[in-house]
Amino acid sequence: MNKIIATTIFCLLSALAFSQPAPKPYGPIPTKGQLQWQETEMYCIIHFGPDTYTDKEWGYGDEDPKIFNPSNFSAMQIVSSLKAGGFKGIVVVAKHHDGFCLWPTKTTVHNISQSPYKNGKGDILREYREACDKLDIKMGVYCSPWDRNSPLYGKKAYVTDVYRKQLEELETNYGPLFIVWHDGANGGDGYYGGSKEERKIDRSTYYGWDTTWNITRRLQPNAVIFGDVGPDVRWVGNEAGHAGETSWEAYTPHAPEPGKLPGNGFTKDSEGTEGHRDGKYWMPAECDVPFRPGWFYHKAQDSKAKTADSLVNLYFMSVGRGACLDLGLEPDQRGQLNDDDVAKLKEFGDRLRKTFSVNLAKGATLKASNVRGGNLKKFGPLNLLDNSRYTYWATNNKVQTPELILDLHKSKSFNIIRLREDIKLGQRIDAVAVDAWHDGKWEQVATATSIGGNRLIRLPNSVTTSKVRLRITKAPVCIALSDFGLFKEPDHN
Ligand code: FUL
Repeated sequence: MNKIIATTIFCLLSALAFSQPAPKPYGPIPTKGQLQWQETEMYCIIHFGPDTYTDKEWGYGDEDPKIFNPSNFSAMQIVSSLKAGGFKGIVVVAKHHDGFCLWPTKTTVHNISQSPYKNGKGDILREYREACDKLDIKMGVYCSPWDRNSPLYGKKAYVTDVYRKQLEELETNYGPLFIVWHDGANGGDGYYGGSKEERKIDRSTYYGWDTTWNITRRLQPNAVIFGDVGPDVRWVGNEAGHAGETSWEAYTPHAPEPGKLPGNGFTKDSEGTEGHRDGKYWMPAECDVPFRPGWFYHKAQDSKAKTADSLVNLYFMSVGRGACLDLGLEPDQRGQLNDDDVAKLKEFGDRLRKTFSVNLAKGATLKASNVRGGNLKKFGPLNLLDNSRYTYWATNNKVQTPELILDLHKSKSFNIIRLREDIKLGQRIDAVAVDAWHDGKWEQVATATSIGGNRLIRLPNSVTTSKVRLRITKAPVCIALSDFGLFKEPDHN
C-alpha cells in the first residue's frame, strides 16, 4: 500500500515538474521581422549613382541624369561577391541625397529614364531583385528622406506627394523587402529645382514618421524599419561599424533638446552604441560602415578597402555584440565591384566559414546546476548544442545565477566562446563568466555582459582544456539560453 502511495506521489510530483510552463518573457520582445533580421547578421548597403561619376559623397542635386551611364552594370557580380563574403542581404540605395532615382519613378523626372543607361529603359532596382532571387539573398531599400533636387523639399507636399509615394513604389514593385532604411542626414543647402538655397526642416515633425512607417507596415509587414529612432532597428551611433562592449537590445530614443520629440537625425545618437538595459522598445543596433573610406566609389581609394583582417575584427565588434553588420559597398563607374575588393570579401567569408565550421562543444557531456522543472527534454542544456536559436536551457523562476559544466572528454583548444539567448523571451542575462579546468582547479578565462541574440567572446590567446564551466553571474529573472559554442580561429595562437 505504502508503495502505491509513494509511487502516486512521485508521479504527481513529476507531472507537476514536467508541466512547468516556459518562462514568461522579460521586458520588450522582438517581432517576427526583428527575429528574421537578427538571423541575417550581415548585409551590405550599396551606394551607386551620380556621385559615382562626379567623385562626390553628397551630390548637390543639380547633376545631369546623362552622367549616369554604367558601361557594364552587373547586379550578379555585386551580389555574388558579397554572398561569397558571407553576407545574406543587400540594402539598395535607390535614391541618395542628390534626389536621383535609380528606378523609373512617377514621382520625379530626375530618374534613370532620363539617363542613357539602356536607352532610358533601365531599372537598377529590378536588376538587383533578379540577382537576389537567383542567389537567395534578401533585399532592402534606402530612399533618402533629404532630397536636394526636389523643388518641393521643405514643403508638406514633398513628404505626401514625393517621398511617401517613392516608398510606396519601392515597397510595391520590387518583391519582399527585409529592411527599409531611413537616413538621418536631413536638410541643408541644395539645388531644389534651381532655388539653390538652404532649407531647414523640423527633424522631429517634418516627415510624420508614424504615418510614413505605416506604409511599410501595410506593404511590407515582415520588413524591419531602420533609423536613428528605429522603430525596429536603431543606428549604433557611429559609422565605424561597432557596437559597445556592452550593448543592450532595448532602446529608448531621446531627443537632444528637452521637450522635443526625437526623430531621425535628431537623437542623442551616442546612446545607440550601448542601448538601454531598461529601454522601452526592442530595438537592436545596426552597425553601418563603408568598406572603403567613402560610401561611394572614388578611384583614389582603390587601395584603401578594409583588409579581411579588419573585417573580421568588425564582425566581432558588431555581430559578436548582438548587432548586425551593414557593410557599405562601392561599385565603380562600370557598375561592378573592383577586383581587389571582391578578393577581400571572399577572403573574409572564407575566414568566417572556417572559424565557425566546427563547434568544439559538440559531443560534450553537460551538467547544469538547475533545469527548469527537471524537464531535461524541454529545458535541458542539450538544447544549447542543437543549432536552434529557439530551443533553450532554462532554470526555475528563482534560479537566476546557474552554472553549467561541459566535459569535453579530451583536451581542446578554442579562442571564441559563443552565447545566445532565446530572444523570443527577451534579453534576460546581464553578465556571465567562463572558467577552464587547469591543473585540478577552475580558472576564469572570460567574462561578458549583455548576452542577447548573439554574443561572441574572442580571447586574446587560445585556451586548451578538457572542461569548461559557464557561470551566469547576473540576471534579473531565470535564464533561457539557446546556444553555447566553442570555436577556434585558424592561425590563432
Ligand atoms: C549617411 C549618409 O549621409 C551617407 O552619405 C551614407 O548614405 C550613409 C549610409 O548614411 O548618413
